[in-house]
Amino acid sequence: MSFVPRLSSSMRSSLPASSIRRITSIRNYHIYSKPSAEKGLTEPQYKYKFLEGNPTVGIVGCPFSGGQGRTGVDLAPNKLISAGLVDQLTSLGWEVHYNSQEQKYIDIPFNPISTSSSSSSSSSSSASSEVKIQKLPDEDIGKMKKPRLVSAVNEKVSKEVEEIAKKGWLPLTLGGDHSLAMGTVSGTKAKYPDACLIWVDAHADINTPLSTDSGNLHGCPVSFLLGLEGTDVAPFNEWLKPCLKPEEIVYIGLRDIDGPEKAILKKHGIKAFSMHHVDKYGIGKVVEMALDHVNPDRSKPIHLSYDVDALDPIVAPSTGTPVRGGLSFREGHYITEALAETGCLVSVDIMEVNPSLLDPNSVEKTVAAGCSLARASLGETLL
Ligand SMILES: [Mn+2]
Repeated sequence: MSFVPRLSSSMRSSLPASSIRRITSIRNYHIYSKPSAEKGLTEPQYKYKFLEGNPTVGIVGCPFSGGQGRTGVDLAPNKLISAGLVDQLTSLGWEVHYNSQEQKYIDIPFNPISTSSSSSSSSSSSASSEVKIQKLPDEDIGKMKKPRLVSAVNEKVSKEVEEIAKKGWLPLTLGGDHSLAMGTVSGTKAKYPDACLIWVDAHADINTPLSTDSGNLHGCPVSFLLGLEGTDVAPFNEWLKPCLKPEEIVYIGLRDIDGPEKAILKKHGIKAFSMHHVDKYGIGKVVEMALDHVNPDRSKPIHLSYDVDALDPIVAPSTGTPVRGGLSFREGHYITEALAETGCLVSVDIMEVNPSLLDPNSVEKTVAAGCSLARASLGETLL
């Protein structure tokens, strides 16, 4: 996969700092890969019952770090693709499409003015047209940091995920930080209004713009999806409507919850299985109980949003907010295997891999874990 272009940090830092600049070519490429007997399986192990046509994955790469303070998490999609993810999924029997339009996530044009003759042309398929970009300031709104950027990127992600889901394909979103789940879950819900959400994470990410301490929006996506107090705020409310009910989400792996988040979880009766429950019942029972809560008949579509920091830092060290005492390698993969087995998965997020943190060995481990979680979600089995 060495042909995959990669925006190096030197290229990025060479971008002009002026408030108005011109982008003459938008980095854009398309990968399409079809299963065959030579490549591996010709169809996935399990029937994904809500998908249509040949089982197909649409990878949404989101090189985005604006929902938190550290850079580097934006490098993850290309790292995961470069590690061979497209071929790996193809060998599991999936058709794979990957459309890279990195530019729109790296530095979102808040106010794009197309200079080409057709004013309707958007960022896609306009590789040759010239786009004048006015970068607007993005001051805090209340405590929220980079609110316009996070909102604009998520609106795009939401549309892209919705578009892929509506083709009958499975969107696999590669983050990027977990604020992106505002876009992925709302996009999935547009196609599957009754979808439930399984959130695997060390953190609940359910702070509101009022309760957040840091102002980092990667700690808030769930509150926006639920429409909790304080989330009906511009610019988010211009496109993001509450689309999730408290009984439609279940957490697995929690172990680092802020005080106000604990209160929110209690107040809304949101089901959560912390590491305490994993220790007490074992991961098999926990996944079964989680499914019984949000999907008792296994008849509803499932969106899986997986933050790699749910895994223990020994397993996935290169992530922005590691917390000790996490899921083992097998526990983490068991969750994805068990969900694949239900045939109900319709959308998967792999979030918060940060290839710029720690040593090369840690990065390799974490990227490999991201790829293997994606594969297990798409039907890879041990036998
Ligand atoms: Mn998270």
